[in-house]
Amino acid sequence: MISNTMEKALNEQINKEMYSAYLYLSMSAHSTHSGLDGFANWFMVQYKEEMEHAMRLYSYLQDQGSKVQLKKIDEPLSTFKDPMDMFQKTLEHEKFITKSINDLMDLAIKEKDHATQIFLQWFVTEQIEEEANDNEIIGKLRLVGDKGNGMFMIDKELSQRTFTSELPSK
Ligand code: OFO
Repeated sequence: MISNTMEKALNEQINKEMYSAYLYLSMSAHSTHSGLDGFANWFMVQYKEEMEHAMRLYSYLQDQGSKVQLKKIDEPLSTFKDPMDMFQKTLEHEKFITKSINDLMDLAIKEKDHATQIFLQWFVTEQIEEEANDNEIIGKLRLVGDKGNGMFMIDKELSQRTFTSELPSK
């Protein structure tokens, strides 16, 4: 049993995760269109991960006997200057999500909602990894600048990323 305030806040987070998925799917499409198949793969994996983040929240609300309320998903950006632009926007977005998760945690602490605090712990840890991944790729992109060869190498590296479901099995 969670509070109505918490139910509303977790439903809003589902929408943010769905928007994240939509944004990264858009970046994947843009990458494919630009001939950067490795980047397209990386963002497609990211899209799938974000869908799972949304589904974690979805299942948690249902496990708590709360109502899942899906809202309209905003249109994501669809044009980007270059890979650096995409990753800077990704990092910026992930910082926004980190703040949102921290706000949820603050609410759970304020409400002495222990179950939600434990549930949110996974997201707190995940956000550290998400920001670190983005910073690492931004660092590599900065190193290669606009050298085609370096970009080719990064594209090749990003093509190796694979999706593994992390959803807890029931
Ligand atoms: Fe990118 O971690 Fe969810 O949104």
